[in-house]
Amino acid sequence: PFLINLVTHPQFLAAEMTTRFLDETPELFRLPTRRDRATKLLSYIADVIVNGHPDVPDPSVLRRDRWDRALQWAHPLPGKPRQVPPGTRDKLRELGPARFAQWVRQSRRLFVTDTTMRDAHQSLLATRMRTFDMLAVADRYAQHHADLFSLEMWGGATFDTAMRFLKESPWDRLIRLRERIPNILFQMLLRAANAVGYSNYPDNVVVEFVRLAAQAGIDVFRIFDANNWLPNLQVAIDAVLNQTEALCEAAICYTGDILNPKRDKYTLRYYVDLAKQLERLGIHLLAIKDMAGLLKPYAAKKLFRALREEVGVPLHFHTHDTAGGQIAAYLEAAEEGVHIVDCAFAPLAGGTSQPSLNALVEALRYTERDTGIDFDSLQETANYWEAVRSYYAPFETGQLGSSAEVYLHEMPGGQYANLYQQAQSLGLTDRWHEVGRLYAAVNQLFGDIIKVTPTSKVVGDMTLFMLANNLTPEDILDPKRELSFPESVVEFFEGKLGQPPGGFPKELQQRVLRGRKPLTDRPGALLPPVNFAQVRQELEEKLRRPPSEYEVISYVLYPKVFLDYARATERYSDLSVLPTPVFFGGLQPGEEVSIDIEPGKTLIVKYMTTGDPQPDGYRFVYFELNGQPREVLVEDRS
Ligand code: BTN
Ligand code: 3PY
Ligand code: ZN
Repeated sequence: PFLINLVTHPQFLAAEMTTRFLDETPELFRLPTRRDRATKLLSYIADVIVNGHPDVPDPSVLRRDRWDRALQWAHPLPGKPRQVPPGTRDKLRELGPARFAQWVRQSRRLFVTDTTMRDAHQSLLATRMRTFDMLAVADRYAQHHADLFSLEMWGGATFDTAMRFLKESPWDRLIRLRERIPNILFQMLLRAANAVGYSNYPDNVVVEFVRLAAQAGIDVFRIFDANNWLPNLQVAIDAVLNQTEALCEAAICYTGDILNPKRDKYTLRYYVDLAKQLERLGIHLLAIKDMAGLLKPYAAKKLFRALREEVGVPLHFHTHDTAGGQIAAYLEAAEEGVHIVDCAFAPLAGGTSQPSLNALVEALRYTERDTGIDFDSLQETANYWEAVRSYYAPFETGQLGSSAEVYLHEMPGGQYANLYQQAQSLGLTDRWHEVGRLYAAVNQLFGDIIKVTPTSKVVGDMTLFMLANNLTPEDILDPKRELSFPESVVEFFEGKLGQPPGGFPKELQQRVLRGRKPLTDRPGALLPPVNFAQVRQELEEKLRRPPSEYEVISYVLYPKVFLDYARATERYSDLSVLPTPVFFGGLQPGEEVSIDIEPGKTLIVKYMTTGDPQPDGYRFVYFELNGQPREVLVEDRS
């Protein structure tokens, strides 16, 4: 390509070259296609060296002194024979989903799901954990953690974030982890009719997404609807039951407080009735999804006792430790016979994340519900995650410690960090507690709804809208005021996310919709089905190559995000092979890193120095690649 650039350059053709032509004509080196992988990766690293990473405005928070710890884990011992003991996935294969569920129900030990690779970093690190850091520890999991119930490692916000911010494929992540961890159940979070997006999709999109997720390696589908709305839940439940051999876990979102006699909307009866309706749909497992961490210990005791008495399927308890007391909720639930609980490895646990796995396992050791998980292997894996967390310092929220304020605002763990950052970017950091109070007021205004993706985003948008415009709840209801509500709020009241329990508050709904009629049917049934053959063709034209079926569905769910991601990989190749410190921070002069681009193929990259900017703003960045000098040209946009 370089030679082609050279011989087709107008100055070359006009024989107007001087001896400095090469130095003065950087466009010769802009080689958009067909560059080899090493060159592509070098140009990415060079770009980060010169321009920084757009997500890391303050590179000083990258603790370079700790990086060797990541690099030490980065090479998962190629060629070493692996001991992979049988785990829950083998059991599922042996028994099939229905008998597997019975086996879980009869077990005395408490099962534990590890959420480190999904909810934990979604709730603590803005969902930024990269495939690299998961793959580097994958062999350890297969060899030492076959006694876990499942790994929640996919879905929720990780799907779009992988493409949007990390420039990596969520499908690749799943497929490659599956190869390395064949023995433990893989679990995903599916937002029912919203799939892994933020609004309802046509039914055939949900069906196709589920088919592909199962094909790529998902064994447990945890399905929730942000309104606990049965019609939406049923579409996704049927998609799992009808076309996969996976476990179908329906989740009921928990909000309110069943112990508070003054809150009579989300009562014990409400939850038990919903559980029975879901059981009748043929689900294999039932989860209580306490996304904000509101199900306090004695409420958990009461709820799980009732569920144990009234439903037959195994029960899975998910909570967030935002207020700090949720390990007690797990212990109370364990005493009432809950079958599975969700934890994260200690370094990524607590706060808006899940309770600590390491602490829970010890709390139950030598008791009736002993998890049977070995201490030593747990501690070593915790050490690994501790090192990994330090590479994501730019994404730490700054929220220190626990806060019982969550009982006021009821913000879900996954939203907390996000809204905090949004508030920060609007210059509202000092008013964070006010954000919490207003969020609670908006919830009441909306009729006390369930707040979880995507309804939590609606409440968050409304909160920031009111704060930015100094509006009170009275102003919102004041018929004399003309207000243009945020788009997400309008769509919510239009019924595009389905119907909340008890319906919409009519007066506010009319104000928001200004006379337009809301939907009352299921949005997914009304939306025209996606024509996958046509979309495939459209995408093939855009990519100038045939797309895979995974790429087609990614494009259907996130057209722009997918195309941006595809362009980035065309330009830089697969960036998930870069160690995380290099991905976010580049290299220091003299620093060397080895990059495994495929089994048996390693690049040794050493960064030497960067040249001065040229008149057109481009700079040469000098490397050694496997001992040979190499330079790449990048635009200095800094
Ligand atoms: C693209 O969409 O073409 C590029 C996305 C990735 C941009 C990378 S991120 C690190 C480096 N710094 C920049 O400012 N851009 C590149
Ligand atoms: C998600 O939908 O991403 C969630 O984690 C909801 O709790
Ligand atoms: Zn959660």
